[in-house]
Amino acid sequence: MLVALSLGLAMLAACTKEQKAERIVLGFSQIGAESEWRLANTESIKSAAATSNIDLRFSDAQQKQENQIEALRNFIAQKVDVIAFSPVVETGWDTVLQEARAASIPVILTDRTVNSDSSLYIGFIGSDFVEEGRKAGRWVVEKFKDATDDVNIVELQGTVGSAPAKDRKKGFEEIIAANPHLKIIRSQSGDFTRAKGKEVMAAFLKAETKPIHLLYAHNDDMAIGAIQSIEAAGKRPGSEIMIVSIDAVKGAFEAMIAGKLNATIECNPLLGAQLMTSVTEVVAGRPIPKRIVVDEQVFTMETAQQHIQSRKY
Ligand code: GYE
Repeated sequence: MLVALSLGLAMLAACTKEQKAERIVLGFSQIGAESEWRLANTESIKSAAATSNIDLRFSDAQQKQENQIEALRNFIAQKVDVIAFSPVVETGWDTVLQEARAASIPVILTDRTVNSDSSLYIGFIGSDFVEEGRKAGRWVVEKFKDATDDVNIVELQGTVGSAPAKDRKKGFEEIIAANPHLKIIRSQSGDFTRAKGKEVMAAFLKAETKPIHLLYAHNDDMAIGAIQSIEAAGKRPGSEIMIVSIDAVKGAFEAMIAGKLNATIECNPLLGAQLMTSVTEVVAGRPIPKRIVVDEQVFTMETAQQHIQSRKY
């Protein structure tokens, strides 16, 4: 009886070990928890891993590149099967990516890209940030198409040196250039956070002698923070100062329904499933597309109510 039991236990142990050995180990370095978008992104990655054959080693860099580089080095030392990460800024990754290559560990970029040689990573899953900036620009051009005077725009940029901050600025500027009345009079980083968005918007309102007609925020969280400063300054967000931002998180829908945010451009954070599929393919030795772009839409104050229930983040 006792022998049978211990034999059974030993078999069970062997079996679990075997199953474990088959499982893929993925090291993922996340930027931080700076926005609603990022929280939804993290949740998507964790839940997709939990329902697949992948053991996720998750590391939060608290928005610091040096922490991400350290996390990547730890993953290399642990000999994980695949490394994935969302690079906080675009530059400064060459050395650590070369180290991963020397260790024969494939790297997949998610959400943001790097400006290193593209041979240093196997694929990139994420949005087209220039196009998102263009969509915001098109909304502004249409909204102010009859303007006969200057439209004064202030811009809250994302994290300095990050791909979405650079590209969203670029796409927006490219489109608004069509109308010389559309003028960006102030532009500063709010680091993609509510607190910073609030602080920088308060500084804009204090320093600016011209009327501010429109705020373009590179993400919803900064717009939501800025709304507080606009109200504190006795102005009406959504009408006196119009606002367009990017992400389309729940908080933006609530602000649109409250009449305080005019439009948001969707940026889909639910990349978990696509990432796990790519990881599985790579480990199986099959090729994955170098670039996987996510499909996205534009939502406005007028249609916010009809969409809010179906939003997943
Ligand atoms: O827009 C912002 C987040 O990289 C697309 O980072 C992402 C951006 C997103 O913190 O809210």
